[in-house]
Amino acid sequence: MKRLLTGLQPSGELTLGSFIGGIKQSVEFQDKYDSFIFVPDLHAITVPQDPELLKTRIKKNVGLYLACGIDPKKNTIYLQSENLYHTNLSWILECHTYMGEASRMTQFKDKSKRYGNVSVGLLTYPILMAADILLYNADFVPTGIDQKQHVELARDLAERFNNKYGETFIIPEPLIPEVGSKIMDLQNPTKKMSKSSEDTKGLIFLLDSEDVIRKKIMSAVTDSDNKVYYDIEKKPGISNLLTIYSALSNLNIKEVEEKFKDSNYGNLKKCVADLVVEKLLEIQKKYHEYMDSGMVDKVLDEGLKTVEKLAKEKYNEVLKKVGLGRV
Ligand code: LTN
Repeated sequence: MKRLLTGLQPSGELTLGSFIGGIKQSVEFQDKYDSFIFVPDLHAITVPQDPELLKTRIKKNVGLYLACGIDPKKNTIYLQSENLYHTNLSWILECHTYMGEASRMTQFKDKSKRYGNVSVGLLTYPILMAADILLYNADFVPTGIDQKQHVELARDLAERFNNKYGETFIIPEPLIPEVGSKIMDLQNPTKKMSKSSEDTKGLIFLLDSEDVIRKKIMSAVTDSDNKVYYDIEKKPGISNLLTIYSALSNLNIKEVEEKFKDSNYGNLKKCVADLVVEKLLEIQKKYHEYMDSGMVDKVLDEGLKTVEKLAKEKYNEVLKKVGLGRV
């Protein structure tokens, strides 16, 4: 079985967009791949974080992943900061990365503009990400399009290392999801529903109450044409509601269009809200069970045991090849 590895930044509360656009796909992948899912918490502190918030969010997010159907029997689930080999390998890779290569990364350039006086960690972030991937011989790395350049750096570093020291790392391939599963902000339907948006009126969080979910969907921005059909360009708001319904009902867009073709917008919104509430209450019930039973800690302990063993082997191989230590 090919190995798949993905990291889920604990940078914000998970939304309906995270579920439909990412987690749902990981649930499908878990039967096809040997799946490694981890929380890159070390990556989160490349920009300022509140320690208390960060800490609660890490466990909360793992609880939500489990509640959304990520099965701990089929996935290896762990925290990056608990396995020290990630940062150790990252250092060695840093010493094989050129300044020009690191400073050319688009995300670094964007974020350094946004945050001003940035940390060195923000510059070396993609190298730590390469270590996350290469440490476990991952074949595939599912990520958003914004991370493609980082996976390409991981490939370059792996090739460079292999050429210099002999076959050591698998060259990973990015897996970019289809656009169809992208959920937009309900207030601003040409913009992605992003967990790090400042304004939360257009976001549905997985832990929102029924009332809040209904209110947010009923006040979603639409258009004045009053006909329900799918057209991303002309009707981004309505198309987004149809996409949400399609993703949660497993009907395709054509079938959803057909179902609502004689509906007014109010009725469409109510049906979308009913379905979202049904799904999210189900997820929330499981979430509370996992959190209250200590399951999250148990899963993370087991994951750590598995990955430490694998990482140690790979890291020792690297040390030896580079000429470090006594091995
Ligand atoms: N940078 C990624 C998170 C991330 C990751 C990884 C993803 C860190 N390490 C390794 C895949 C593989 C992000 O911000 N989404």
